[in-house]
Amino acid sequence: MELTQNPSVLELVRKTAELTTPKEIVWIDGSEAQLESLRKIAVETGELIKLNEEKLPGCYLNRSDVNDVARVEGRTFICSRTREEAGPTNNWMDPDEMKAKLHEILRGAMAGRTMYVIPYAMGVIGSPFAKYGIEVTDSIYVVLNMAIMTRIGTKVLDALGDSSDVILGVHSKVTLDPENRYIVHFPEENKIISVNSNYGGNVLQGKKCFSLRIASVLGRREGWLAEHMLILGIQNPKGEVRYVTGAFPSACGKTNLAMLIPPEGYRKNGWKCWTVGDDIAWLRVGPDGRLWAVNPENGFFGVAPGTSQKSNPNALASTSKNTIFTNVVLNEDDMTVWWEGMTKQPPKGHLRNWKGEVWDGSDGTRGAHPNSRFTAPAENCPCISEEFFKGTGVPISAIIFGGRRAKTAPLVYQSRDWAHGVFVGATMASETTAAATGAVGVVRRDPMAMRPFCGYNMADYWQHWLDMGEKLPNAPKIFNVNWFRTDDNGRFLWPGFGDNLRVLEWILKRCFDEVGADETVIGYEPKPEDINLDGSGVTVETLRALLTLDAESWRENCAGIREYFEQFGDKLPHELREELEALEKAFAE
Ligand code: GTP
Ligand code: SPV
Ligand code: MN
Repeated sequence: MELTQNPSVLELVRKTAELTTPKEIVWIDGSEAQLESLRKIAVETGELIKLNEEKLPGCYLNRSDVNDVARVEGRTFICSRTREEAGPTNNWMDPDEMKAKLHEILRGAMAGRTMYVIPYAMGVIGSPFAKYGIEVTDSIYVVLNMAIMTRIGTKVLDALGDSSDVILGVHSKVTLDPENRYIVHFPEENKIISVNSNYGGNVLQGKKCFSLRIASVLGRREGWLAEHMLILGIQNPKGEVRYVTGAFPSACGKTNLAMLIPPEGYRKNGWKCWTVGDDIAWLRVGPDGRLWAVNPENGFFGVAPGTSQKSNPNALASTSKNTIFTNVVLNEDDMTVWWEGMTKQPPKGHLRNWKGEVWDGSDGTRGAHPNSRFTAPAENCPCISEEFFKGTGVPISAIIFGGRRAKTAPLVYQSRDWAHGVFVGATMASETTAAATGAVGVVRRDPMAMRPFCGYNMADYWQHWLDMGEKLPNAPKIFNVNWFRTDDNGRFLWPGFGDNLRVLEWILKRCFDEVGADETVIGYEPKPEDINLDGSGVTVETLRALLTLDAESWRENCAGIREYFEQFGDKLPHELREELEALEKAFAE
């Protein structure tokens, strides 16, 4: 039965059904009874495997198609009216041409299948910052993941009412044909279509499609920012909680930093960390002239490998119940899951790798896919912030950019001012990871960690960042970090994880004028004695090495930036051009 009279929603459902010809239409009301019946169907069809109810209550395993394991950036399109609006970093096709193509792919695509209509909210339903979407899909996996990652059901439709302010999406697995896989956004029409995939970032449309690609366009129009950022609250021994956001590219440490557990010495002194978000932040100017952040999501779609009791106990605890695991190892003896890095050795027992093959780890292959993931409710997280549930936002003291750089970028530095900070974000580069298909470990430019997620011309996006600074009399300070610097043997120089709090402490002190700094040509760096290394095992010499600037690699970096900027032509904001010229001059031989 239809759950709304909203004309935009009814039209989407009617047109999609006409085109894709499903055998039935099911509206997702969000009730536990309905979700439970879907889980049962998914277990019967083999789409989900029920895990041990005592050890992992309410948890399931999904194995994706072997060629459908990550986001497909090469097949992700921004179909704005003109190519220029999408900009040189996005794939573009004429919207009408793309629609014709997608219609052919979708014609009859749901024949014999059930079509589910998912009403979902990004943000706390009814809060001033919430936005609503509809995803029509033929995948139970998508329904059950969206039920964790977003707020879904009848209450969304009630909040939406008759409004046409809703993002409309269609998803079909079709045949999972990688050659006909398309993830497409029509920003002027607030529409999203994903076909021939069933992988998270491609098809859970509330996440990257809506909350970043479409929302970035809305944010530009309405004067706010949609960013690929974690949001973390840091409570000091005085009981004050200060908030930071961090933009790191995919699989570069957002979830880990968002759930940070302070080192022992810090814990003893009363430091605590609170998770507000681990992947996406919507940022607005508050009446106080500060930048305020909300997390529009309701769960974590986190990288499984490397998550352990030691590296991230909060993430592990988040996956202890009501979680969907995708592409991890199954232990058939007790129906539990495992992935590389959870423990040193795989468990004893009858194991199956992510493809479902018998596996014991002895042949040197990986058991879990490098981009295997968990979908866990945020409410499971032991350090979830109470602000997460309010959805009204937290004031941001620092914005932290960061990437995976073996050399070049030091452990941490602060930008000189907002415009310089925008330059630091705009010139981020990072080694690619398994979160997207393609080569891993190749350094590429990833401005603000948004290269795959900005729904419009990147140069206009930088201008929007600069304009936002003008509206922020109490703007956050902007920093850059690099947890991934290595020595000549390729070993990480910095312990990372909980020890990153040592760097965050310095960052926050800078925001509140509580510590000095060394001025360098790239910005402000800490005086080595100002980073607390007690109990870290890191020597001051190592810290010094982490803060050095190698002129030759910075010259290379400048050349790379210049080449990258060139593709934006006259659109490049002059502030960024001037920052580059100053940097080039500083490193000139
Ligand atoms: P997405 O969900 O793809 O956006 O990724 P993310 O940015 O949330 O990355 P995540 O926190 O899941 O970390 C990805 C990988 O980086 C994992 O293998 C971690 O073990 C590793 N990692 C995270 N933080 C650190 C750190 O401080 N130091 C080191 N060396 N590795 C880290
Ligand atoms: C990322 O790749 O940045 C993710 C996972 O957070 S996905 O949902 O696939 O985009
Ligand atoms: Mn992400």
